[in-house]
Amino acid sequence: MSSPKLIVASARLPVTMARKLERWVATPSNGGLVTALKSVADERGFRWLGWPGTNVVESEREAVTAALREHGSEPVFLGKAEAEGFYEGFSNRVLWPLLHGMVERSHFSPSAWRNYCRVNEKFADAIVASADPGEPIWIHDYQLALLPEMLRKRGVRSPIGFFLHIPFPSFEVYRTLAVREDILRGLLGADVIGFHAYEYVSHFRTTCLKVLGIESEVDELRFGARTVNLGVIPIGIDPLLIDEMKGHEDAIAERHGIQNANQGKKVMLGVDRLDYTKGIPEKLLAFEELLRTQPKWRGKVVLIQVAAPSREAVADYQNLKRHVEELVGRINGQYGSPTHTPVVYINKSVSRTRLVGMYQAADIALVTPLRDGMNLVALEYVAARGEMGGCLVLSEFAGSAHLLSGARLISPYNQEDLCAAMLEGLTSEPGMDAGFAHMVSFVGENTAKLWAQKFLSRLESHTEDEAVLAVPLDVSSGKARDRLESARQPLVLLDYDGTLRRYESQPMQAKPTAEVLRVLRALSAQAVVYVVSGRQADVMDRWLGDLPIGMVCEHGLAIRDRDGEWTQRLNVSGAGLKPIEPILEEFVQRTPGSLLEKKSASIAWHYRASDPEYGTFQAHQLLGVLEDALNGSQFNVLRGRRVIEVRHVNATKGDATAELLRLHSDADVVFAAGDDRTDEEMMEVVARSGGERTVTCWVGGQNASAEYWVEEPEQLLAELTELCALWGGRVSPAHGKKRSSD
Ligand code: ADQ
Repeated sequence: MSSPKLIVASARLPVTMARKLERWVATPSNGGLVTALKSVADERGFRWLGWPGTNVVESEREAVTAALREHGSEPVFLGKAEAEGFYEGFSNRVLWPLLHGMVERSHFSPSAWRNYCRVNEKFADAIVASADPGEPIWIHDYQLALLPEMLRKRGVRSPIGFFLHIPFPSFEVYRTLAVREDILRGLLGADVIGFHAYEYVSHFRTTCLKVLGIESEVDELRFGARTVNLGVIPIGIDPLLIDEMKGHEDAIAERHGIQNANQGKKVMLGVDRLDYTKGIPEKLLAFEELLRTQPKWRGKVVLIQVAAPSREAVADYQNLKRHVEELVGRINGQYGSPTHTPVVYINKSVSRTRLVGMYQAADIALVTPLRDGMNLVALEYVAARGEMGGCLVLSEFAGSAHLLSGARLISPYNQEDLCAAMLEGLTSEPGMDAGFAHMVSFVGENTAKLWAQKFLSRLESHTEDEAVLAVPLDVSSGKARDRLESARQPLVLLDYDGTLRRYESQPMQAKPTAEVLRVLRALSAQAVVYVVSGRQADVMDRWLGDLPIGMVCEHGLAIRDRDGEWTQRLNVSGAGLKPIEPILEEFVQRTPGSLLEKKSASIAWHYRASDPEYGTFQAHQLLGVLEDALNGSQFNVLRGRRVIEVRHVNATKGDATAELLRLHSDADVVFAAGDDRTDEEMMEVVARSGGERTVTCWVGGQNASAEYWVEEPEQLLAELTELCALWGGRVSPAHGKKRSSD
């Protein structure tokens, strides 16, 4: 079976547009991403959506669109100011430095942010207009971070993948972003988010926990209704293309040119975009130090630094250019001669074939970024040198440092170490060693093509899992309506915390809102309603006691009928909990913000108000301790949403629900809603009682135990209000009224 087509979106299209004699011509560029996707294109068709990179007036847009179509591209046209705010203003001045950990270079501007949002919306509209149903969508990089969520909001159900080509910083850095929640929520609209290194995934997970309160597994997290897969999928290059280019006349000329000009000398090479993340000044300063401290190498070594102009409109880049030029001038002034120039500085972009010739001529490659998502130059150098071997001095702050074990790793912040690595390179035996050979085979196997295949297969397998999950609740349509509207004697079972009422950091703050009371009262006129909670009876009486509803307290310890009469279901005392109280109290001491809730036959440790990461860590510790302490006792541990509870083994919502179903065996339809693990027991018993007459709803996302879901309590209240309208006047009045005889 052939794979479905694919839509690729990136800020810039991989083409250069030029006007030639009244015609627009698009010339494809051949960056790493294009190469990776070209191989995918051979197996399946794909279209590339993006900004053509230039301002195109309305009257010429049709012609540009036609020129791009020939290259499988579709334009998203942007106005001049809009593009400026989106691209330079927010993407390059705020996100780029911040995600590289350079807080002081990140300058937030509300108007640039508005443009960023608007442009992401434009991309979302363009994709919705272009995509076929089910067609996977693969979004690239930080410029389009809001796009996944925007597509979801437009009802797109296709698999959405996002790849971040640059690092994700630690929470301490990320938290300084003014729009930190928006960007995170935007990304979490994707099914799969790919990163170059686990380090970035780890930072991302901590950030989701601390900013949005979302706990995660190593490779996935739940966001609302969906599972978001987090992948470590490092990009590669196309080694065959590099092999091919080695034979190109430009590559050969470049290689011979450098070798002839530097006979008897060692050649060091740096190839970078002129960007402050790339560590170019640090490299030059270390080279200067090498010449200062190692006089015998003066005149014997040359550093060729190619620095392709980049983002020239941004002030930080202009300053960097000046600084680099000053350093080059200073070194050449000090250590140069009429016959020798220590630093050959090339401030322009060089063709890929010439670059391959340069790599081949370089005894040592210096890749010294202060921070870099991956850094393809390191991989390209290894592939270009191949069997010749070589020496790669590589910053540990580049993603590629996690992959290239044969490189000499350095910190660009440690000048002495960088100097020492240069010297080692200069004095080592030329040729192939085991470390370099390993890198050559690694780069040869882990290609760009494999990277794209891995990402896409992850994206597509993810969707298959999702297909079996629940659907959003809408009581006024579809199967849910069919089941509910026939009810004459409905029974409604509702959990309280997290279901009817949002969580608060202190449990006693979660009093019912006026809306909760209104909905429960209205519902109780149409149905038999129970609030099935883990709360203590006296709290429930205080909060909901005036309503004509039934209640279940402490997960099933006792049941209150609609007349307010409590019946103890289990004869359990809290005495058995005494031995574990000191353990829990110790955890309260150890974990600032956490607290104990002592109930009549259970005890709960709440850590909602604690530091999210530390609270989760302590919870894991506590679970281990409790497992030993409760071994063989009548109590077990329940892990809820930021709460750990110890309760009697027989006090379960499942058993209590079974009893309610017996008590109300005349009920013809059962509606149940919950949000926590204890509610799964309730859902299962309800579902087993006869699936065709039940509607089960999970609050906060999809859950295997419920057929339907809503995002949050407010949405459930709205659906319950609809339900009242649906049942209004149709259900048997006797059933809906307070019981006097049962
Ligand atoms: P970049 O920041 O652009 O990419 P990098 O990966 O080093 O960084 O380079 C991309 C390409 O540009 C390479 O193929 C290289 O040959 C070419 N290049 C660099 N300098 C050049 C020059 N002076 N002249 C001509 N060509 C030059 C972002 C992230 C990286 C990540 C890539 C891919 O910042 O960390 O590796 O995406 O995911």
